[in-house]
Amino acid sequence: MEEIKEAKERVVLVGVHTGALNPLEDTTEESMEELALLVETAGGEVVGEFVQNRPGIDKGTFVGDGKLIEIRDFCQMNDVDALIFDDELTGAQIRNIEREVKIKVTDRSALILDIFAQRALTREGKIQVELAQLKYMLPRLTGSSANLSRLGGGIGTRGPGETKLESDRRHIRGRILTLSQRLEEVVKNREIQRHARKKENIPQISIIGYTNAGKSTLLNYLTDAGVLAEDKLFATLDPTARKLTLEDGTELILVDTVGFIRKLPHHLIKAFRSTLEEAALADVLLHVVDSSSSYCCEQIEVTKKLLDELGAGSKPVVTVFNKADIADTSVPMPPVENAVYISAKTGKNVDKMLEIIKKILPETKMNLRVLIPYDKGALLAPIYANAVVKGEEHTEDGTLLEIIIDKKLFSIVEGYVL
Ligand SMILES: Nc1nc2c(ncn2[C@@H]2O[C@H](COP(=O)(O)OP(=O)(O)OP(=O)(O)O)[C@@H](O)[C@H]2O)c(=O)[nH]1
Ligand SMILES: [Mg+2]
Repeated sequence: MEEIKEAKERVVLVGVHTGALNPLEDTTEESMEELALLVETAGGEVVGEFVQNRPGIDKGTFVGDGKLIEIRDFCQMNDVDALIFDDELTGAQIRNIEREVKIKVTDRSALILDIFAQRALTREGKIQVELAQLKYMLPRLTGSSANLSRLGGGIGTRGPGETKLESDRRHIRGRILTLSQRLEEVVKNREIQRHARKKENIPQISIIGYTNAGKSTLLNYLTDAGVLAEDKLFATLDPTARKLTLEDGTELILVDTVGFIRKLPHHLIKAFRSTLEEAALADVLLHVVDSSSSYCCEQIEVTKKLLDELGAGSKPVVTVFNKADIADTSVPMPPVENAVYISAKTGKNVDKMLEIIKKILPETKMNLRVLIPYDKGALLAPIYANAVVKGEEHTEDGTLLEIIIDKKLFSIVEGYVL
């Protein structure tokens, strides 16, 4: 059978501009542009956009009644398939709006979750996305289905009855539990790997930043990692770690991470915590900023806020203003420490960036030779568990070890150092 190419879903965007104190929590020209990019990434087509100015969102229908009628008429005339709101809707809002417009109603969170679902490749990523989706869904389950069944039947209006709804809910809760347990196992495994890496005395640099800033491109430039880098939001969901050896022999572990975005759904942050925390565990953060974006300052702010939330707000940071090949570099950089203009595409100034990283790498490890007398043999187990043992020799006076150990754990071998 010949494959029929599916027509793109025709989408209308809706937001309310409240003039909130924190513009990052408001609907602005920028957040609407970003929403359009998200729709594109998810495979839809934006055919219209409505932004209403009002002091707050309407509890019942998000926008005001008059605006909703205007939107409904536009949708009917333009053959629109779905409305997407710039903020998370409640179940009741979805129900009320759907009753008026009679097409699918969804929001920014659901859209981001949808993109994550398309992109997740690893077991961990898939579990995390499904978990976030189910948790988002659960309180909205009564929403459209119950309401639409009251609409009087027809395609797309048949909802499950209350019994079915209750069993659906029970099923989802069960699935959430199973997934949470699986995720815990996966995370534990990752911690073991991470611990092994830590012991090796190689500093970890996490590449973090707003989505589409060029993080994967930079990792690829440095290590030929072959990570998918493309002009789409959230190209990377799973952290990729690569070792990089500099000219002077310094070794670094570079970790590519999932990108940040404003209004990241709360459930997603929770489900992806283990992935996002990869950043928090680094020795140094490499913050990649798209300096060609007119919104780069806001993007820096969003990234910083999320880092704070993840407990990584006080890590040493090197900031790179990327895409210098297409940005206007005559504009002075925002005043941040340890910053440099680079291009991950052409490699411009990447050497300068590495110099800055080397300069601020904390010296946390010590290379030592220790002699453990045979009657203190019980000390060997904690040494092997916490240090990298590079050499072992049995001498007349005891076991002679060459080790690399974290400064914080020095007390384990204190008194036996040669
Ligand atoms: N002109 C130019 N384009 C770049 C540069 N670095 C990255 N890009 C482009 O920017 C787009 C996004 O790059 P990625 O490396 O996928 O960005 P990312 O930060 O990993 O994005 P996510 O994984 O989605 O968070 C791609 O089309 C890259 O080719 C650069 O220095 N100059
Ligand atoms: Mg990426």
